[in-house]
Amino acid sequence: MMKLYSGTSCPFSHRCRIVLFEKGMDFEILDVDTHSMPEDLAVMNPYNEVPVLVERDLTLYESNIINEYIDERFPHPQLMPADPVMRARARLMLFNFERELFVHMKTLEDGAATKKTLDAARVAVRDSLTQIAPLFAKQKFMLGEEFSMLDVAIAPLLWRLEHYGIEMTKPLVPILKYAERLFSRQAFIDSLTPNEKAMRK
Ligand SMILES: N[C@@H](CCC(=O)N[C@@H](CS)C(=O)NCC(=O)O)C(=O)O
Repeated sequence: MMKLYSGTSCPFSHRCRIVLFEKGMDFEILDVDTHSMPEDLAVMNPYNEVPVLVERDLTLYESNIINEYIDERFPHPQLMPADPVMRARARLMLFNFERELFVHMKTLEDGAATKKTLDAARVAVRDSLTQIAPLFAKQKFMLGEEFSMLDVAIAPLLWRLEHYGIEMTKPLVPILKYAERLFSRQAFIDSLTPNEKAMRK
């Protein structure tokens, strides 16, 4: 059975929990307190971070790598596009989002960041989301009408907007409606830890 070492408020671990629940197979989630990391975690992940996935002799880290593995191991419902060209485009989008948007989520999770750094990250997230917001006036999900890995990758950030102190401006309205679509999925509801439930009133 797959075992996921998961931070109870970690947005990257949250991504993997969403995929596990979307797939509906057997798995075990081991809650990790990121403020006192278990010693064996550094052995499993040289960067000493969660999430980490263990299945028999396979140990994986990095949320997107873990999620692609789960998607290939349990193909239903498929979260990466089946067509190689679309799949490559989805991977490129994940990479671009990682560099331009989720890098700021990492800053917002950093307890040691200064107010100036945090404020700059908040503005950068709001600006990136404002840029992609018009897409959701035309389509239900990031890649079109089907829920995919791109939606998984962004959902934990959208859940945390208020928690991170990101100002909700009017151009963000289509994103907020899209976010509600993601939050109403049963797998998303099941993926939430008590810490995450407490992030939104
Ligand atoms: N790029 C990694 C980021 C993982 C990450 O930043 N995890 C944080 C918790 S959210 C962590 O374990 N930090 C180590 C620490 O707090 O000591 C991924 O996508 O999995």
